[in-house]
Amino acid sequence: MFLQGVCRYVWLPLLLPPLLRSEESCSEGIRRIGLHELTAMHEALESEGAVIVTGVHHTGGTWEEKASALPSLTFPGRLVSKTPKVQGIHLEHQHLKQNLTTKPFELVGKPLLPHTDGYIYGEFLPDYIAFVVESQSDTGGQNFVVDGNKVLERLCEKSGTADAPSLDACLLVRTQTVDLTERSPPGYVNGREFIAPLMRHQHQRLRFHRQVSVLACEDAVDEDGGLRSNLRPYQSLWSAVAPAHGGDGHQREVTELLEAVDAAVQQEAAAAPRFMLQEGEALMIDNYRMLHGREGYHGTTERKLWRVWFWTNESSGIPEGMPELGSVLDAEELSS
Ligand SMILES: O=C(O)CCC(=O)C(=O)O
Ligand SMILES: [Fe+2]
Repeated sequence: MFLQGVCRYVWLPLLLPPLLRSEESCSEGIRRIGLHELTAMHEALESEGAVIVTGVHHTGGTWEEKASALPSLTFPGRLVSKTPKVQGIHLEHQHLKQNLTTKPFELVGKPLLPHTDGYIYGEFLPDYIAFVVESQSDTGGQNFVVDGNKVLERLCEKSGTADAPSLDACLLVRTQTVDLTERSPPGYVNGREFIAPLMRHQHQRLRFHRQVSVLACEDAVDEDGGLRSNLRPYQSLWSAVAPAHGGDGHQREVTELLEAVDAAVQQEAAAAPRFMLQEGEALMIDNYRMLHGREGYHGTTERKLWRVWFWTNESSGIPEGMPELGSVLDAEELSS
């Protein structure tokens, strides 16, 4: 989708150490489970919010077909999306390189801040997503996930302690509505309006969404492609809803809340184990509860990943007009 295409290639400011952990320690947390071990796979998804599915390369057809088959193989009888939304991320990059020369698109391979996918759909974003690996780059490209439950725990631990901010972020994060809409630059399709608390429970599953501001790209990288040292600490798209009543005091409180949650996300992102996906594996993620991010990568081997979005019977449902929306390519077609 458009803003993910534009804007994920930025550094997590300050808190994310560029030094990576070794792959051994990285596999802690996210389990590797075979494609046909459905019970174990769903247990892992429920407990950790993400799982690495192995053996995807053994399914038939092209890589795109393998990626398309993954949802029905892993969520039999539970899908509400007839066909998953499958995009070759590398194909999106090729398309953008050929068609656009503006700066954000030169950022392919830069680290990717933790985010949620499918924001263009607003409330109706896919509840599960997967990344199928056709090939990895020569260096880098480790993935990580950030658990919304841990972010919430972090916010609640702080509440009531001496160094706690004056506001009760633990409560407000679940009650204060904020503007979660992905607004695109002029000429591109905006995300659907999405106003909700940052966190809430749906079917006993935490919903927690975060997208990265397009301004973060401009802020993060200087004219020569280097990283700026004075990154803004707060790069999410979240913003306060203009209050009908309440005035400045209310705005300040909401801003403080957004900053507290953002800081907790960054701390969790810095602490999250990194892991390397291998060819033929898929990273499957609960896109309601978890954020996902990725370290930078480079080398001459093209990194080929297929992004799969799908909707289960525990989601808010399929977005209206889904075939028309949702990818960089679709967004561009729609705006032409
Ligand atoms: O490159 C990756 O590993 C993840 C990419 C991603 O998050 C996306 O395209 O939505
Ligand atoms: Fe993503």
